[in-house]
Amino acid sequence: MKAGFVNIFGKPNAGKSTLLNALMKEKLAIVSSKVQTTRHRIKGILSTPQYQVIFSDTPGIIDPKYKLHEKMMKAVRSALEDADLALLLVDSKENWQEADQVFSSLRLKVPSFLIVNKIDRVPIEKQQEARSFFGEKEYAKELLFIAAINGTGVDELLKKIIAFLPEGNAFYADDEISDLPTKFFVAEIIREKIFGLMEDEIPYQTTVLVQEFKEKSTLIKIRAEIIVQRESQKAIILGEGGKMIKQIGTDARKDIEKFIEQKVFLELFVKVRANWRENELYLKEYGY
Ligand SMILES: Nc1nc2c(ncn2[C@@H]2O[C@H](COP(=O)(O)OP(=O)(O)OP(=O)(O)O)[C@@H](O)[C@H]2O)c(=O)[nH]1
Ligand SMILES: [Mg+2]
Repeated sequence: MKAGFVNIFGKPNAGKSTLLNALMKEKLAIVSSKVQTTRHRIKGILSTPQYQVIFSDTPGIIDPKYKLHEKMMKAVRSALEDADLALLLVDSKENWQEADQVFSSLRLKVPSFLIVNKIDRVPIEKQQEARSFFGEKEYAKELLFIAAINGTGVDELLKKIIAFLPEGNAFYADDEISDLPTKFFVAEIIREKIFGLMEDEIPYQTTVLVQEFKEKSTLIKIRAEIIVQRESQKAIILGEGGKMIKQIGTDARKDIEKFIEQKVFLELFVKVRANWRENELYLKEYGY
């Protein structure tokens, strides 16, 4: 049997979470068109009788501007420590020089595959350009081209990953798909809807905490708090006559029901916690 840790790194918006989901063939990590969507290290465990791969999605690599960012980069660093293989993901349209600097700054001690994502968005010639640019980089053992959004190249990538992994026993039971609790994924789904529905800074000023998760006879009752930094943001999340929070709730409930395969009653509240992103106690309480 083969088993090991395969951790995904890259700049914000490269498609890391989309790739994790494509490899797992299951939606574990939330995705949005905005940068800095992922804030935690999210493990996805893929088990068969022949292999177990523990993938980790990580936050996009940035220069921290406040304490929440520092926590996010800590999650990235923790994934550097146990990787057997690093997947370095770049967007086919991003600035590759910058990505190269970021990857060099990681000072990886493990081998890595350089993966160019979103090839559906560029002409085929771009692949030759990527070969010339990344082909000579020391850290890239393989150079692969994928479109995580539609699965192009993902099976081939998985084959290469498994071929590369060391022999060993499974680290997790074969029915576990993540090391994180259901509550975490519920909060993430709500956060995804906020990222999708709200403009500008609001998603970045917001976090979600699940306060109650109770199994009733016919459904699961969930009570969650949307935490914002200021009163004015609370008004925006609520929307006119409560329209916005209702939309967030409806969209989130549908996805939560799909994820836990049960009927859900979801109650959302908005709370103001001044400057929570800079406050150690709040950050801890909210799981960062
Ligand atoms: N066209 C296209 N879009 C993609 C592809 N993969 C991901 N995307 C889109 O790129 C955006 C960012 O995807 P994410 O998976 O959230 O990116 P990420 O690297 O996890 O971003 P952070 O968590 O913010 O670091 C989303 O709008 C995705 O739908 C792809 O192969 N092709
Ligand atoms: Mg992500």
